Amino acid sequence: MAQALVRYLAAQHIEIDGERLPLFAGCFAIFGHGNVAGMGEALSQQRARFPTYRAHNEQGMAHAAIAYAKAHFRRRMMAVTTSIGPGATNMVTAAALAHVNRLPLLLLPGDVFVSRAPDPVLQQIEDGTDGSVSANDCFRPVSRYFDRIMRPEQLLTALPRAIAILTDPAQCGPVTLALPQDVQTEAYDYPEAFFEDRLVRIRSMPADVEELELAVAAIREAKRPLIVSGGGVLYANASAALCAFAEAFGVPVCETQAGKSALPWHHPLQMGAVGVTGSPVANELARDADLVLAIGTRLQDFTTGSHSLFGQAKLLSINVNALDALKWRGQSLMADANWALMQLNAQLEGTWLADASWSERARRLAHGWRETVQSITNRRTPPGPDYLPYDGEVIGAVQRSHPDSPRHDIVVCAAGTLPAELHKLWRAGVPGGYHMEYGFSCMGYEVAGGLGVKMAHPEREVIVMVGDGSYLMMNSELTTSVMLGHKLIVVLLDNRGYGCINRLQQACGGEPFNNMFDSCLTGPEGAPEIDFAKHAEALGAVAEHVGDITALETAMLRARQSQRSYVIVIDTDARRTTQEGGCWWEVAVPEVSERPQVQMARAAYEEKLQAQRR
Ligand SMILES: Cc1ncc(C[n+]2csc(CCOP(=O)(O)OP(=O)(O)O)c2C)c(N)n1
Ligand SMILES: [Mg+2]
Repeated sequence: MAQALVRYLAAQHIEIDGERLPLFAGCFAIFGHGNVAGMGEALSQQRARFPTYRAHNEQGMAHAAIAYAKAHFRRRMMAVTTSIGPGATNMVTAAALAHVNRLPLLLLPGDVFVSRAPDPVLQQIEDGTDGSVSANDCFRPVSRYFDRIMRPEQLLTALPRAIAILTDPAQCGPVTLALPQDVQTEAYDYPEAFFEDRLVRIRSMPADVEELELAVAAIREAKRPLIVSGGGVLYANASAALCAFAEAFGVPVCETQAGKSALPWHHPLQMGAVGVTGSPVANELARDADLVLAIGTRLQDFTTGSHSLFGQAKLLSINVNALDALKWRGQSLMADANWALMQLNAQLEGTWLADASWSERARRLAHGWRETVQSITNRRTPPGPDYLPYDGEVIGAVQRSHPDSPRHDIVVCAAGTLPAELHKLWRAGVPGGYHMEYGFSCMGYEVAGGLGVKMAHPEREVIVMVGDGSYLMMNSELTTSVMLGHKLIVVLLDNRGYGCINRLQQACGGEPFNNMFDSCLTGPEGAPEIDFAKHAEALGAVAEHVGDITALETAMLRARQSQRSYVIVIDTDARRTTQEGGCWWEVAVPEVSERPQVQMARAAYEEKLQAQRR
């Protein structure tokens, strides 16, 4: 069964820009008794056409596989296989991440014996109330398709379903096929046709004629339209259509975390990031717009300012997913972003324009914001005893270290202070140049994710930007990057703790508590002084610690020259952030507290709730 499974996966292909490529780049694997004999032998048989990569943490390898698929705009993907028990459950977080971000990932955890003869096997969870439960049931709520292969012939139905979900634009997400270890090894006479080379097509769905007419009518009434461009625009390869639409009708565009880079940073109608981590100009237009064209976005709270941002605007949602398209009582236009934009373009051509004053205001604001970004990222903290740069200055130095960073670099990030700073300040020049995992915002995604991005785009410079907390949570795939020769540049911002949560805590009236090293319980020797450069070096990377922004810039030149993964550590200020932009985000504050700061924060919170659209 395992041999058939791997053979089937290796036979799936996809055509990208006229080139026929394997759909799966291969498989990450960490073996244990639950998969080494069955899956291990099968993978080894097929290793010439279906490579197996050994990783160092199951969650990490799944992150890498997810990032690989995201970097390919969901057109290519990877499988991951583990043993039963801890190996399997280590991947549950990654499955949830793929589920939230709508990214394809094929999970192949080993499972307990179907025969039950040796029960309980090592690592088996025994459930006294349900004989069919195993650790892998944890994957059910975080899989788009779940199956347990109880008999070898079940592959005949399970595998086509798996591929259908993995490549369906609306249903796309993680698929789990749990593989009981005895069934992995069983023989079955599969039909030869099952293993024939197959070309998988990813459907792109045009709009329904009537829904399109209604959308056109809604747009014609708008004077102050604003496009919110989400990840769906990138996955639909709709950047050119987006650009054409914006230019034809004078519609400003702002971008979500998943959508950033669809339009280049210097486009005259590029308003930048929107929402809680948004630019001041995008958020200003969001408040004044009369129509928000939400394209390929899940409209999560960071985009909508917990639904306080979009003033009184009407919402038109273009999405392949019905449940996204109907959010917030919006008018829906179910379609692939590329199709929808082209169809709308054809219908509206010559018959509608955004108000000239609105488009003009947008262009002026966008120009001003570009200049502000320039001055923020060029700012340097005056050297002195308290000198410590902050994230915005670090971003400036990283991008200045290459003459064409916006087109050359791919920045990878997920959690902490950096997502807000990068969303506002990073200049992305080509689609996919900005790789932010902000659906799950999972600490520990960054280094492993960087590896997946580099595997997808070995010709690009992949720059992982990561906080000390996220790095400490998971860094083991740094070793995998060295081992595979997939060089990463990791810029590690050490502010000695969970800076962003520490600030959030205080904004909610709390005292600094349990976030920074200096506000945690410690033993008599206090918190450790962590030498991250030494740590990274010990994992096999080249590493250095730099003292300031100028040193960072020259270290970046060395890092860019390096063949091996290169880690640059810089101490940063945990208090300072970019003040420009942003908007309210709903975080619930206690109704009862003796702290006056909490009482004040609660009053402010209640006031803000009044502005929330329901
Ligand atoms: C797995 C996981 N656990 C907890 C959180 C909540 N969280 C978000 S950011 C953060 C702190 C991140 O610290 P660091 O990486 O050092 O970034 P900083 O905010 O200091 O810049 C925490 C605990 C999370 N996003 N993911
Ligand atoms: Mg930190």
